[in-house]
Amino acid sequence: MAKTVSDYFVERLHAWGVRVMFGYPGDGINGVFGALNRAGGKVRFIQARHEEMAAFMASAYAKFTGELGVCIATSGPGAAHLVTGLYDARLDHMPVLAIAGQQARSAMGGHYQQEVDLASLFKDVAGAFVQQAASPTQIRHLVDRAIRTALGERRVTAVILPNDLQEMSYEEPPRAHGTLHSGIGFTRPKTVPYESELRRAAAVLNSGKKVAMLVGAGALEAADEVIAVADRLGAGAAKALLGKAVLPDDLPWVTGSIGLLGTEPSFKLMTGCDTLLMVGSGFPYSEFLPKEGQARGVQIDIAPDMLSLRYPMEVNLVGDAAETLRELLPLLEEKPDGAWRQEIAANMEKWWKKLEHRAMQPANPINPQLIAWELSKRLPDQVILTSDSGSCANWFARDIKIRRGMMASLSGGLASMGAAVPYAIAAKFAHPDRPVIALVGDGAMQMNNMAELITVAKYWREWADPRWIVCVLNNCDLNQVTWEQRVMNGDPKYDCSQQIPDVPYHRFAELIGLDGIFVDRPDALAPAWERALAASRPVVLEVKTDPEVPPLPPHITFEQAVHLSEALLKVDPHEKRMIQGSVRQGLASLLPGRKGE
Ligand SMILES: Cc1ncc(C[n+]2csc(CCOP(=O)(O)OP(=O)(O)O)c2C)c(N)n1
Ligand SMILES: [Mg+2]
Repeated sequence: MAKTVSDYFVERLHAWGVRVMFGYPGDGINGVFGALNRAGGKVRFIQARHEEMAAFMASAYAKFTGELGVCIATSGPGAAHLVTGLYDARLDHMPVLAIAGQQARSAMGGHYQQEVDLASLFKDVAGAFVQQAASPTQIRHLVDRAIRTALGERRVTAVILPNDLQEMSYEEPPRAHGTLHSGIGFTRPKTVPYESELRRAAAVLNSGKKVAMLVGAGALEAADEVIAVADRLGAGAAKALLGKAVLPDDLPWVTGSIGLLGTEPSFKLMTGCDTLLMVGSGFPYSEFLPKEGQARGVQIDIAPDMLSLRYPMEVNLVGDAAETLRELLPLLEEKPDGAWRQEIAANMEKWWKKLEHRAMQPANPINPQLIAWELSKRLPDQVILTSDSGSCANWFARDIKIRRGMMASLSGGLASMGAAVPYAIAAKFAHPDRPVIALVGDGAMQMNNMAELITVAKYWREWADPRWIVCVLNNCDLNQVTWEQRVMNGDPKYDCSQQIPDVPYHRFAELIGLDGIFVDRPDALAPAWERALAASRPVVLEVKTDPEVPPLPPHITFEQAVHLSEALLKVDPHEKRMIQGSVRQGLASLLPGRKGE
């Protein structure tokens, strides 16, 4: 049989190093699936339950490997389903290639079944490169350009293949006018600023007495360099959510997460510093950074468009985090006294005690912080952690102490629900020998994570280390938003939108051949983690948690306190337990007529 366009397409992906793709089939893309089959496993296809989940997997695969993530879907509904997962990759700057089928060229423009203008649909999310193929001789440069652009610019790209074209015989482009003769290969360049710029940055940093660092996902490969620079500057460092694994939490000058899900010491670090060094972070909330004019700023980022965006920096360095910090280090002077670091360490000591105290408070039936607290002590080496969007992201961000060698990620920029399980699945295809743990709310479980457990049931036996745990926080509530309604909007909980059905997640797991553990007593939590971590198959650990433990920002503004009081005046249906939960968490000062800590 002559080589089809699809055979060539798969061959070319393979030549680029693509070994795995996540997706779902359909007649709009059958030609490519036929070619994947003929290629005999050279490029592996992983079957998700839903195309959005496949796109999340591609995004997470890129995060956990540093390589290209690839997802594939059929025309019309399949391609449309990809979009949210692709936005996750786009907002977190991940290189992902989306492959979508399309109706036959002869039918297009005819309001044909499943005909969607995919180039327009993908135009925003895959704006760096989105093309629909019209002829076999285009395939080579479409693949080459889509992958090189994705890797080089850390963007999402898309190639759309009409189904009739997929089955045509492949032809190399002739040597003629109007043809392209492209090639493969991309190596990430070493990107460092000019020395004059490094010197300007060093002058700012050397003149500071209280240096704060903020590190993000861009610094994940630069832990040693970040530590060396921080030590030289006597700096403290906060971590953006996607940069949680950059620095271990046992370093006394590391203040953990920042922002709405952050820590008090990070807030104090930023409000008390005189100099800010930001490395590889797109952390969105300016109000958690120094006040404008309070600190002199230096930022390092590989992407020029992310510079001086949240804080007006004095020196903007375009560069790779590790390489740039390495070149900066010799220009930095040792800070003479350690008072600033001592202050940070003292804040951290108090903060960890406070977190422990909060986690140990009784709740009805289980305090969700206790889940993260008990897990943190038991984290296996090399673990890969994921979290969904929801209240669990607060506990993931604040309570879990990360160590060197671990990885941790979530849907950061998009903050989409329903990403933790596909992320945890992709983690296993990226690193089958590492244990993987996901924290997920019950709403996110019901949305789509539950269905992806079926994907786990399908594949887990091939994973070298079978430890794969999803911990479900069953609070029958869309809790993060319930508290946002109360604290940000001053509205009481709206049961119609917030309460969700009780579902036996652990029993669903058992039904499909996974282990299920159910916990509704605090004293059963630690043994449940032990059991889950020792299991010889994937586990769903379902914990009944209290929705009245407030997942509030570290620093409550006056305005937020006023909102909460207003919500209470409007009679929250859960008022009594909500007040009890807030008081136990040391947040009594928020409540009307009460004295705080
Ligand atoms: C796709 C999507 N829809 C809606 C939201 C808004 N949202 C953020 S957190 C959340 C509640 C999540 O509830 P659950 O998963 O039960 O976690 P909980 O906060 O209760 O722990 C919602 C609705 C979102 N981030 N993503
Ligand atoms: Mg919930």
